[in-house]
Amino acid sequence: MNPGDAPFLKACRGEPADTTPVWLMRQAGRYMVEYREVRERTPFMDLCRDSDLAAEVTVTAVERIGADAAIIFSDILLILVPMGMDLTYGKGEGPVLGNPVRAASDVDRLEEAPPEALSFVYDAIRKTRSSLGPETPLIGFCGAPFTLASYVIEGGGSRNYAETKKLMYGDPGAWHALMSVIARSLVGYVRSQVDAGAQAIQIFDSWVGCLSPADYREYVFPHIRFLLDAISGPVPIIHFGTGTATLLDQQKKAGGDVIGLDWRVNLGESWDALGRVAVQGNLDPCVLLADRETIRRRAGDILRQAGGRPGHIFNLGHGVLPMTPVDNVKYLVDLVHEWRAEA
Ligand code: 1CP
Repeated sequence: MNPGDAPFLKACRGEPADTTPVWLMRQAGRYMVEYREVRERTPFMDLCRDSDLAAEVTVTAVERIGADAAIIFSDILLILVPMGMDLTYGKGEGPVLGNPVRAASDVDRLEEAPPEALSFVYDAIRKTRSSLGPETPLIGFCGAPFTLASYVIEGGGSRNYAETKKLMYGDPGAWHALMSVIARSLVGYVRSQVDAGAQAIQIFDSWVGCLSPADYREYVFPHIRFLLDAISGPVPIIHFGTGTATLLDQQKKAGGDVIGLDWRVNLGESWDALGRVAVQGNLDPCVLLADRETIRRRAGDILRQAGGRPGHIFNLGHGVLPMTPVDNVKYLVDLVHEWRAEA
C-alpha cells in the first residue's frame, strides 16, 4: 500500500476510505498487560527516554488492538524539562512539577526549548516507523499551549484551574509571555517529529474546556493559532480538546485538519455546525467498561451520526481508562472496521 492511501490519512484529508479508521487515545497504557509488564521494570520517564522501549510499546499496542494508526509513546509534559521545569512522575499520583510558575519573574526564567533536547522522541519515531508496515501511519503529538501552561502553573493536574486563571486574569502580560514561550517551543518540537517520520500530529488541548468562549478568544486563541499556522502543511493536524462544546467554532478557526470531539457533544450535530473539516471521536471511554451489546449500540450511534461522510476518524472522546478490558477495545476496533452504513 502507498503509505498516503492508509484509511487514517485519507480520513484526515477528508477523502472517502473503504472503512472508518479507528485508533484510541492512550492506546498504549495501563489497561494493557504488555505495558504493565514493561512498567514494572522501568520508571515512566526512563521508558519515554529509551527510544527502543518507547518504540516497542508503541508497536505492541497498535498490533494488539488492530488500530489504523499508532501514536508514539511519549508524554506531553516532557518538553517542559528543557524549558526549565522540574518534572517527576510520582507513583500513582500523576505528574508533579516541583517549581510551578506563579508570577512574571517565574515566567522570565523559562527558556524556549531547543528542539534537539528531545532527540529521544525523534529516535523513537524513526525506530517505530521502521518497524511498522506502510499501512499503519504514525502519529506524533504535543500538548497545546493552554494545557501545558495549566501544568506549569498548577504544578500538576487540577480540578478548577484556580492558579492558572489567577495568573491569566491577574497578570495578562505574564500569561501571554508564558503562552508565547510554550508555543514557540512547540513549533520546533513538532517540526522535528515530522522530520523524523511522524505522518500526522495531534495537539492535545485536554483541559481548555474550563474556559469561556470570551476567555478562549482573549487568552488562548492567538497562541494556538500561531502554533497551528507555523506547523500546518506537511502533515495533517488533529486539534483535540475536551469540554469544548462552546469552543469548537474558535478551535476550527484556529486551525487543524481534523477537530477532535469528546463524548459530551453529538458528533453529527457538531460536524454539521463545524462545516468543512474532518472530525475525530467520540465514544465515552466508560462505554468500554460495559457489556458488548452496549458497546455495539453506542458505537453504532456514533457511526450513524457520521453517516458515512468522508473524514470521520473513530476514537474515544478522551483516553482509554486503565480498568478497561483489552478484549473490549479489540471488540470495538473490529466492529468499527466491519461496520457498513445502513441502507
Ligand atoms: O505508566 C504510567 O503510570 C504513566 C501513565 C502515563 C502514560 C501511559 C502518563 C503520565 N503518560 C502516558 C503516555 C501518554 N501521555 C501518551 C502516549 C500513550 C498513548 O496514547 O498510547 C499520550 C498521548 C499522553 C498525553 C498526555 N499526557 C495528555 C494528553 C492526553 C489526555 O489524556 O488528555 C496529558 C494531559 C498528559 C499528562 C499526564 N501524563 C501522565 C498522566 C497520568 C497525565 C495526566 C495527569 C492529569 O490527569 O492531570
